[in-house]
Amino acid sequence: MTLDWGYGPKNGPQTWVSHFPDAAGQRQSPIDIKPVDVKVLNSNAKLHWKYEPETLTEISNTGAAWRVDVKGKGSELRGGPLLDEYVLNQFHCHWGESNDRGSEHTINGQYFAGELHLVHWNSAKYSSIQEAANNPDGLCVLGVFLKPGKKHEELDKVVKQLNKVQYKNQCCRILESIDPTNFLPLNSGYYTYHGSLTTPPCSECVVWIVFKEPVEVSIEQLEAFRNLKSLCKEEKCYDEYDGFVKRNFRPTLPVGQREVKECRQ
Ligand code: SG4
Ligand code: ZN
Repeated sequence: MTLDWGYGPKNGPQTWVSHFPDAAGQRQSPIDIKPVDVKVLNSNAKLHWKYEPETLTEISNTGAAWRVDVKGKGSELRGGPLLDEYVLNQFHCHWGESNDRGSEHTINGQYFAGELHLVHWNSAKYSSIQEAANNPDGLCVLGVFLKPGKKHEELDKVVKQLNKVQYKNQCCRILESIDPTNFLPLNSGYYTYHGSLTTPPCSECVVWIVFKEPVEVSIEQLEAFRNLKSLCKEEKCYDEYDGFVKRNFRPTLPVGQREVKECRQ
């Protein structure tokens, strides 16, 4: 029997706070973004990214999602709301049981089918992602909404390898080089605010940048995500999702006193 956190009734987001006190904090993520309440930034708050496909090395099944890990410091993000340079560490995805919900952030209460997260850490101020995750400006996560539509070719390089990481803790090398630039929408307008990791330990260390424009992925690609197992190969204990990662989004939390800003481009 696993006592790990997850997304079911026994180990889901409502239960996290008992083991992860940060989950009860005042700057938690995700949030519902209300465009009427945001403060518009001037457009020189432009983001700059430089991604090196060769730094993407391995894909793994964490039991909660798939994740692609990045090696070295070649992939960088700066500008926008960021005061320092941030380095890409990994990217992963969130989704739901059906295509009508699955994103973590919502816009006016509206869900998207999924949300891709590109996790960066502040390498100017901190010496590791672990150290960065203990500081309020430690991480920057780029969020990209996924909506059902045509097949996403770049994401398909990940999807094609998911059958090799069907079970929790399995991993394999990336075969085709993946360029994270191709995950970002054409329009780089975004919302930004100060929040947290959306999974335990829910540390309040993230500058969130959520792109306004979604990108399209196919229904088959979303289905492939739902076929991942949340259990290890030898584990026989099944939950209400029969051991599949059918959903892995945390519900939205109060914005509270925080300011959400918008950059139109
Ligand atoms: C996923 O569970 C990733 O696999 C985690 O990556 C990640 O934690 C976690 O999501 C939270 O990230 O962008 N959704 S989020 O807030 O990046 C971290 C690892 O465990 C620390 C490496
Ligand atoms: Zn995430």
